[in-house]
Amino acid sequence: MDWYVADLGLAALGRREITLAEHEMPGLMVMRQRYAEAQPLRGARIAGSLHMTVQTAVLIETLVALGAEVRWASCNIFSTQDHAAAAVVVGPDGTADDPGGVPVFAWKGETLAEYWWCTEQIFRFDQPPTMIVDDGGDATLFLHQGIAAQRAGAAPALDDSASDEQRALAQRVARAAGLVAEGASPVAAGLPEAGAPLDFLALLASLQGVSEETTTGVRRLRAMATAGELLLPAIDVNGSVTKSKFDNTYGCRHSLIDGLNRATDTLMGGKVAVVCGYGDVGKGCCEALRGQGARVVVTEIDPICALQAAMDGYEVRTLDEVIGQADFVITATGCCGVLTAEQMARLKHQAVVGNIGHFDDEIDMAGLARWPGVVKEPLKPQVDAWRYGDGHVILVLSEGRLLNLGNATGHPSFVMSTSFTNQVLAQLELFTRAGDYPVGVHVLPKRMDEEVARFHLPALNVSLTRLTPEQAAYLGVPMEGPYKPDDYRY
Ligand code: NAD
Ligand code: RBV
Repeated sequence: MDWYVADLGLAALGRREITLAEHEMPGLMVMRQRYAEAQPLRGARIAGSLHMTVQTAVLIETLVALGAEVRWASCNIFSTQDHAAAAVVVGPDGTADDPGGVPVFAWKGETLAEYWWCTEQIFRFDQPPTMIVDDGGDATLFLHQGIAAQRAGAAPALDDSASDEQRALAQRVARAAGLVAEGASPVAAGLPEAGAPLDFLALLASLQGVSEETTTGVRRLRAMATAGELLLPAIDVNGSVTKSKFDNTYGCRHSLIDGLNRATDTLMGGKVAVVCGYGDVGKGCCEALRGQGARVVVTEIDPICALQAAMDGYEVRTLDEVIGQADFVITATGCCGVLTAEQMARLKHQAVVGNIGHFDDEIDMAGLARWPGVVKEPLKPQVDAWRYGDGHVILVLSEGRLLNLGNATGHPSFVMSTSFTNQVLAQLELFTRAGDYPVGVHVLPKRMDEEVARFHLPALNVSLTRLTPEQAAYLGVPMEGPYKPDDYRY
């Protein structure tokens, strides 16, 4: 078995935390009980790109319990929990000397070149994979760039404006497709290069679809579909209510302040915390900060969300109006260029800056690095003080990448159980009902969404009221659901 993680010696700790997490992930345990015998994923080969955390370990081992062969990488350079990665490689019954689990390619603190090397490795099964689990769309992007490069017989073209990330991806795609002479491109130093080029067209022929975890990944998928560039069926897991209205909101309500506390331990009570974006993530962030006694200010571009924030009791301002008073600025938009270098220069001494949206383009890190006289002074891993010429500093978390996974351990298990049960259902749909999902972006049927919620009620001791036949007839809904039309907004 090939794998690449920080330290297999951490596996025992990882296994203890996985065991605790299993109890907190009732939806995934139902999936195991329901399907362990039938093995509906036997013959499936799943390439996964999603934060390699303890919760993801339980997802991976659930896919394996249903019969799948799995290879995994993280979707973020800072989000891997090294003990979880080690435990997944070793497996429940293996040892560090004789690992028997799943090939994982992930460690906390990857370089960009290493990150894309890891992404390539998840596609390298003996036979090509049948599905992708993606978070943010990087595995899907790697696949599509590889196909384009192979068809063109040329490495992806880059102009001068390409970011470091785009360069690292293009170099890896070219290398994987066998389009660069040996040693001609800067590769991930010290990591083994596979001998044979990846046949991206064979990958496409074998892949039955991708299930996408997050808002930003779904936005990318939709953009590709609109442009006619999407080449495989996709299930929008974020479109399940039991994902976006739970993980994005309640998950961030937990993990935002976890990240802030672990990073700086700065008191939030009484301070001014600005949250950019009042969508599903922003709503959870605001609630958490208010719970700490912070004075929360929201920025929004959408009048509906701005009005919601105001009605929920938050001040709504532009960032320029409040930048000088902010003690914390948290971006949660999925947009780019939200906090500019010019705005960062106007922040108070020791203001804390962090992003909880998917990518690192919400905060202008490149602009900050270019700001005249500014110096980066690392405080500890994933926390940097940026000192300006006049001596004042701002504290930037996880280099502008999602702070709840870089500075803490992401969402807790119970809420990830709702997300990941949707992931398992999506993988089952793509594998066993491929004909129902043509190329395009789909959501799971509402009856599955309601079922995912149902799996999680007993653990919280919830007593659900049952409709009588008369009431069901009056409402015009089946007694067993679904209870709402597809466009109901919750
Ligand atoms: P969403 O669309 O529900 O909310 C985003 C909000 O930001 C919208 O209301 C939008 O109007 C607003 N917005 C957009 N541009 C803005 C700007 N320039 N200034 C102010 N507001 C702006 O999306 P979401 O589900 O809340 O997700 C937000 C981001 O967080 C995405 O990138 C998503 O992938 C990511 N996400 C991260 C985590 C995590 O654990 N860190 C969890 C879930 C989602
Ligand atoms: N997320 N995963 C975790 N603990 O494994 N925490 C958060 C975890 C996911 C969440 O579903 C969100 O949509 C995505 O990370 C953003 O990359």
